Amino acid sequence: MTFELPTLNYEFDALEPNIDARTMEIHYTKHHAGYVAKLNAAVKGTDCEESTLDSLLMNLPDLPENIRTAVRNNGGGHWNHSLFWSIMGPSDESGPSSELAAKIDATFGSLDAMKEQFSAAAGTRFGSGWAWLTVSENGELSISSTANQDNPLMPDIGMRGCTPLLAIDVWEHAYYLNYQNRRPDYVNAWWNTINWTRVNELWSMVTTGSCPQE
Ligand code: MN3
Repeated sequence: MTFELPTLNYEFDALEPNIDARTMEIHYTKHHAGYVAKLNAAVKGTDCEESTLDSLLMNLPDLPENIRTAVRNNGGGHWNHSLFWSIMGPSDESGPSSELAAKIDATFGSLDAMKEQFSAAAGTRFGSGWAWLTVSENGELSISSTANQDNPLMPDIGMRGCTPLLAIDVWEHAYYLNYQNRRPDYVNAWWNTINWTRVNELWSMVTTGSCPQE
């Protein structure tokens, strides 16, 4: 097996009541595990078996055509969910670091204004996809959304060099058991699950060039 499901650093019920345990369990053990299995099946026996996931996604146009879509969908799914789990966690009151908070204020006006814009991007993404808060190589923040399992690493997404700080899964499987069609309620509740310690590490990694702790 080339690619593996990452360890979840908290229990399935750790995000209750914002995200229910059953949703977390199915999402992690069925959906994410499924992307990993299908990614492994796609690259099996090809040169891509030796590649890193980042490299596969950044070089999608150069992959063999018969596996390109499978790697895009399942490799993207593996990458996105791995990030998603890591930037969530049990109650974390810390919030953005002073440096990140200052940049959020300068870019969006306030933390609440950033959340509002991000939530709007998540709410208006038609169908399945993700919303992102990203930081560019020169330290500029921006909010966007992408379809399906696309992400900023993919060259045709137009976000070259951007590193996500926040990512929310707005596929119905991420919220339907508890929220049914009420995606905005899920998005509002999701803000209570943010692992700001990790988000601040990602910000520091980009702006200082240091490596975050795994
Ligand atoms: Mn998902």
